[in-house]
Amino acid sequence: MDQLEAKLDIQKIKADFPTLKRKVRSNLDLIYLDSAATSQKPNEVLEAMDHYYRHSNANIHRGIHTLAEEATAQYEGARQRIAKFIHAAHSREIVFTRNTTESINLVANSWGRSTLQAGDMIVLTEMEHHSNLVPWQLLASQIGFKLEFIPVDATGVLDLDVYRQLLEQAPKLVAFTHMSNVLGTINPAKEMIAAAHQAGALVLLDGAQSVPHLPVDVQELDADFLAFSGHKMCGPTGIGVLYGKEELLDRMPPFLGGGDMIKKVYLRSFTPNDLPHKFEAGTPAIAEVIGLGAAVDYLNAVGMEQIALHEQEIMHYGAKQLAKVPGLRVYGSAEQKGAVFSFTVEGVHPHDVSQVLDDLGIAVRAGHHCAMPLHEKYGLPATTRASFYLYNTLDEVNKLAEGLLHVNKLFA
Ligand code: 7TS
Repeated sequence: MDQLEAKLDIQKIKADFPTLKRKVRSNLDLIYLDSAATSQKPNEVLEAMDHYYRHSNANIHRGIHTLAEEATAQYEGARQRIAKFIHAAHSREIVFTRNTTESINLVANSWGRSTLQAGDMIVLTEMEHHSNLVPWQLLASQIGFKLEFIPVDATGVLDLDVYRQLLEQAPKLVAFTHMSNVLGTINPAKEMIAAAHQAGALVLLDGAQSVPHLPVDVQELDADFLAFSGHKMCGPTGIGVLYGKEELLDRMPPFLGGGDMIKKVYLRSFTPNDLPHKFEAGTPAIAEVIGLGAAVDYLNAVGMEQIALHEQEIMHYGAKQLAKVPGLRVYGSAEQKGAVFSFTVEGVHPHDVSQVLDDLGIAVRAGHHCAMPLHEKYGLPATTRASFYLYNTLDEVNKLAEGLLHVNKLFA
């Protein structure tokens, strides 16, 4: 446990987040355990966005005036810092989207539509979020390629033997989540990507849950595409990122058409803009990009290694504390796992668990967490999920465990 001990001053971190100071219900301290859905935002992010609107508000890439130049510099500066954050080779490889979902839809509709043919096959997994299933289902129904799935076992781990067998069928793409939003499982991305490449497949990594919580290096992983969302990593909603290797993005056709993504437009044709602008049609979410830049600065200042270590400590402690609650079953016990606990309490509906916890000021999520096939596999209509982040404490784990004992008492 010693080497796991993180050096973060959590009370100091907590103080950076205005929402974490508020009271809920009858003057209870808020215990926010729903960061897998969306994280809270520190002052630095709120101030960066406020400053842009109060001081430099203008459209980017077009006006030759002071405010437009400031806005463009802030927007493009954020892109460079976000590129560095995931160790991209160049900021041209960072495309701004609305969220992970749109990033995956971009790959499906641009790369997928122009590459995949009837009879082709792509590999997904049984633990995917709907946003890494439905875009491929939509496209497959139009083109006629096949979808295959790496199974997940009872402990929440992917069956890599089946994966190797699927790779022998020469898939064109493997798309999988780096970290499961339900099970917490951190998949062996580097090994899985290397195997896919050996089989001639490209890889799209869903980093919605990994980029906020772990140091992620796209060059070390050798991911072809990486999708993630600003709102889960202390940034605002409405901004997401698609990382793509430059040579791939270069060859891909535009996804959305309009302003900014063109060099020249004629009545019947256009020439696309250079990367990354080719994929950023229309006025983008300028304030949100600036906010995400500030979020990345904030996470860097705390240290992604330290954040990951802190969450490992919470994960190990949480597993121990929850195991003491009678009738509670956690889904997902992979060795490599983030601080996410999806569970059921015997005899109590997951929504009731969530409701009782809310009465105690503890915010968790109940439902299928946009992973219906995974819940179906485990024969569950829903689970309750507690998900932790850099601002959560071990004491909040204790409060959750106490809350669950209270649930048991109420429904006994
Ligand atoms: N992929 C994973 C692994 C996710 O956890 C989520 C969001 C997404 C994709 C989609 O992200 P979005 O920003 O485009 O919506 N997951 C959750 C969740 O677990 N609870 O609410 C959203």
